[in-house]
Amino acid sequence: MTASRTATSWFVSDMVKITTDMWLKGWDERNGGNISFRLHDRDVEPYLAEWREPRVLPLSDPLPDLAGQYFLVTGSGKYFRNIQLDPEANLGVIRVLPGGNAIEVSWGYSDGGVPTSELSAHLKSHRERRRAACGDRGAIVHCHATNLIALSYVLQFSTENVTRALWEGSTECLVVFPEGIGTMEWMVPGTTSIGDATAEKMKKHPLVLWQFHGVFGSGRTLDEAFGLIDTAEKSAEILVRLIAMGDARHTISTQNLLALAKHFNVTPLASAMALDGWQMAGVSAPTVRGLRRRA
Ligand code: 2HA
Ligand code: ZN
Repeated sequence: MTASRTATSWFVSDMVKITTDMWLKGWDERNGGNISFRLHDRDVEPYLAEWREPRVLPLSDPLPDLAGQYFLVTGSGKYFRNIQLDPEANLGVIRVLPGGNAIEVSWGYSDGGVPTSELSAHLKSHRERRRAACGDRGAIVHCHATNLIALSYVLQFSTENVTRALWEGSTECLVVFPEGIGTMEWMVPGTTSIGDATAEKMKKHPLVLWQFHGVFGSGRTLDEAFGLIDTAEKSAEILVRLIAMGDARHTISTQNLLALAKHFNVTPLASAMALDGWQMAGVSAPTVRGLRRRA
């Protein structure tokens, strides 16, 4: 069978690149992770002629305000490491139908598959990020980034504290995500409730950390969402090493963070800026590092 023209489109090529990179990063074991990319009408226009027999699937949770929109979405149960081998079986383009009660599969899932089990979290997050930042197109990326997950077991688990830890773990973090990372306590994945909770956090934060599970990142492009997660995960890796070495001996100070924000003209999350360092779970205030600073 010859590959469809859609399989070589720029948006499928971008998806193949990001999913391959993520597999190589070790963030997407087995069928871990899922991605959606909102397409503009002009993106799909050249391919409409070859999308002839759409399959209609119900949406458990109606999303009328997304009616008419197209998304390129990874398939349920599919392995990121296989996407490069057969994009047409492992990816699909869906369109939300008028009324928002159903989607049609316009292209892909060629072995009869369906979109990711986390479709609710994706579509609702697109709705919020479009309002907040993403505009015309937008990417939502979920994966099991190892060090971010590890930190969710040891850090005092609040948006402010985890944000502050990541900002201090590497200098570029405050500039790349001044709005911080939203934290969500453990929930059963694949449910409408986790979708609602994720989208709620996405109103304010481009990144959301699912405790003991993984991370959701957003961006205008797949590159941007990947870069955001990569930056946070790099900082998390450094923090994991610091904690393993017995904690930091010195760190980026509040004054340093303020100077960064000023130079790069970003407005950092005030509640994270108000902290004096970050804190491990189960350690009462003042913070672990706050104590060391004074020592
Ligand atoms: O796609 O990562 O959260 C599998 C998952 C579910
Ligand atoms: Zn997951």
